[in-house]
Amino acid sequence: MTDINKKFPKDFIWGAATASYQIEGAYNEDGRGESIWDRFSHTPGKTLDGDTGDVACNHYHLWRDDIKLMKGLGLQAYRFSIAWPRILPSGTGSINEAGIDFYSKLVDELLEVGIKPYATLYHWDLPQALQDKGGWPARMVVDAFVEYTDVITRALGDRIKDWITLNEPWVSAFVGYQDGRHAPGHTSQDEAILASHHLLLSHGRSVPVIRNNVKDANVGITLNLTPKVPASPSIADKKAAIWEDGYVNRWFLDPISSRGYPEDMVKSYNKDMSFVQQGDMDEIEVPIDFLGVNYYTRNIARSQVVPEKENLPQTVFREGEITEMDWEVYPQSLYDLLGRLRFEYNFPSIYITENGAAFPDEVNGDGEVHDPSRVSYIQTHLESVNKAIQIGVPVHGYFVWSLLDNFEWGFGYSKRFGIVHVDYKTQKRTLKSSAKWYQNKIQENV
Ligand code: IFM
Repeated sequence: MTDINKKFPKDFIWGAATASYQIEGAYNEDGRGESIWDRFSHTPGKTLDGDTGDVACNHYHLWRDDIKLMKGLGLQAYRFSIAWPRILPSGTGSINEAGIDFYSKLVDELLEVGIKPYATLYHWDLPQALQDKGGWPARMVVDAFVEYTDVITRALGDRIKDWITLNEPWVSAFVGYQDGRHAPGHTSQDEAILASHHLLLSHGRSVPVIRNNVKDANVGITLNLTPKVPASPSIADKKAAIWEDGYVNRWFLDPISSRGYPEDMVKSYNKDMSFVQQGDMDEIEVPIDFLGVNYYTRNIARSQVVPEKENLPQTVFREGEITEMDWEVYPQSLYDLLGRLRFEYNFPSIYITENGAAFPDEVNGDGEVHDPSRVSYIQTHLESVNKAIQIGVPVHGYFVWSLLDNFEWGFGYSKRFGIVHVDYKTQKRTLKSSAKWYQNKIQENV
């Protein structure tokens, strides 16, 4: 029997996560180059209300205060991403020392106050100069990524030991190049598939570079994983769930687990796969120290192939609370997913690198932000993690998404994921009830 009240292991890491473009602002300061998200968000009609990350949470200037906040919350770790265009404004070639300096100071201060830095190399802000050469669908990007990895891990690898190569490559490839909802806003499935391969190859090739530059490195990749559940017991719905699982989850899980691209998906896409060159798959399956899991919700899969009236009636419906993103709150699926990652894929170590929810938070008359739905979300998902650990899943840490309310990509500033509220006019930070709850939870467990 598992016990949701059992304390977490003593060495479990308690953290919070953010990403460069979503919080930093200072988009054109100190030599930072243009990223695809600058270009995209500055293009009329691409983001809600034309919001951009130009200022965001102004973390580039307020980082000292933000670290104080983290310290006050008792965080043991902070996951942030490095903006590639701050380091190499043109993607390759000349290095911007001011950019390195920003992260160097941030890391020094984190270590000074006892917070472990977990750095993500790529959280979607590709230098626009590389997009101009074809972006992720072009193979040249792999060498560029390796160059960037080499530069930044040489500079910070003496102090950052925990590195995540990519955040959610499915989103970069398919939302950016196929659905067009994210930068660079293209709508080509061919490009998306090429992009996914070059993202994975960039990951595979950069892992040895990190290990070479960082003594005692702990290296992983973060995937967004969404369990898919058939809407009815019909064969058609089961097939739909398997397809969607292949599209979002297995397309990335399988290649990094020495299984290659899933055959059913290769068949379904029916593309010329000659872009996969000899040796690529060996590089992609390089052993990693951990898998980063970003989990938010499950999806119910209904076949679009069989007309509704010929399918079995739907028997599985959303039953959890629905968040501002229109995502169902369903913590049981996190437990199931973690079991799958351990017992089907055998990952040696797992971190929950993102988990959280957007709700319409407001500062009340007393200057407080009560967010009971978020408290319940975090609590129930931590219970799933706890149960998973008890059945033998090696989950070693949890990073709530997000430390701060921030720029939620195409949704601009309309979705608040933070445990800390940000007033974007004044940049005032206010701890929400969830931040205080999390602070207590950490204290109880360390
Ligand atoms: O805000 C994003 C983050 O950048 C990547 N993972 C999902 C979050 C919520 O949508």
